Amino acid sequence: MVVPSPSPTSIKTSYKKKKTIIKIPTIDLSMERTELSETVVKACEEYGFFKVVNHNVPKEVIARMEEEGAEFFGKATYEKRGAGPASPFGYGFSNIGPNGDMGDLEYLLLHANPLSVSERSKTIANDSTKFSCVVNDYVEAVKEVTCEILDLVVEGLGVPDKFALSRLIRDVNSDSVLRINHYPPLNQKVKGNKNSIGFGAHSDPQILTIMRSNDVGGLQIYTRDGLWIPVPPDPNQFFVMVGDVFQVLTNGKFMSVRHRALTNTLKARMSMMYFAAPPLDWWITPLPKMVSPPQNPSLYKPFTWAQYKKATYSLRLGDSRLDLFKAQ
Ligand code: GA4
Repeated sequence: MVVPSPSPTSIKTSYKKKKTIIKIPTIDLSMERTELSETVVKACEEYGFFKVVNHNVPKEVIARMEEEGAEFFGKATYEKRGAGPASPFGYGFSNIGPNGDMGDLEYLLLHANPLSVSERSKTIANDSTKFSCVVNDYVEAVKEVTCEILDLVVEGLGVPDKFALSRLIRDVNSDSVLRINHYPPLNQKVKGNKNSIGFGAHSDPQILTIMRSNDVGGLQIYTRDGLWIPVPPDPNQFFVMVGDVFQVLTNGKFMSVRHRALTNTLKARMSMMYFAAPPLDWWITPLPKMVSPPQNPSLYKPFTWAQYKKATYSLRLGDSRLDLFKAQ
């Protein structure tokens, strides 16, 4: 059967004066299931990135989360700092991670577990009960989208255990994280600094990232052809990124997508990411379906998510952490 191409969003980009048309795949979750699972696998394989439409997340769940984010970042600096430092959770600004990476942004990093959200909310919002309800509703909704995508991938790859991956995200001990980034507008900065880096190039360590932003552009993804592609924002839809762990699970069939955020606009950009991760003690190895030794052995040594996280935090943002776990 011929796999249909995901319906694309065309983007023109110039590289060495040559115009190239790049098509960011768009996945319509209302499509017929068999076709959908093959299309999702294809998008993960070709780009490690795609846009999702008809996702069923209620508009008000998104709007309320957007309002809470705007309210928090609109607060006075001293108030925001009361919710920090981000070590790694809480309010942070300029510093990304513990090893000297910097960005033109401020952010809130929250563990997606409801108990942790409610505890942390006390330092973030005046009405902490409302804040934690809004975050928990948003997390629940994007978790559903994540699990649907993971179930589709598993089906598309022909893995017999239908919930092999979504089970890890639904686990009460899942180590998933929610991040809200706020990139202040350029007019507050030095003039002429047109393409300042809000968040430097990196891949996400987890399985899958579900991201959305307001209507301000800035996100760029790096393609297999070596091009940085700007992603047009779409506040009502989600963008999905393959993370490092998904690369391992598929034994390199999918590649985690490098991406970055530029602040080149007069308007503030706010983005929110749900990073879907397994429990800390979960062992990460390719799905049995993805290996067939001796011809096609595992490309990676087995490791737990805790070990991978530790390696992640010992390195710089842009470092290639998977190299540490390659099989001989
Ligand atoms: C990138 C993806 C997520 O934002 C994040 C980031 C984390 C952090 O900001 O604390 C890291 C970064 C991210 C990868 C390398 C390490 C860890 C900063 C950093 C330098 C929350 C995550 O899980 O990894």
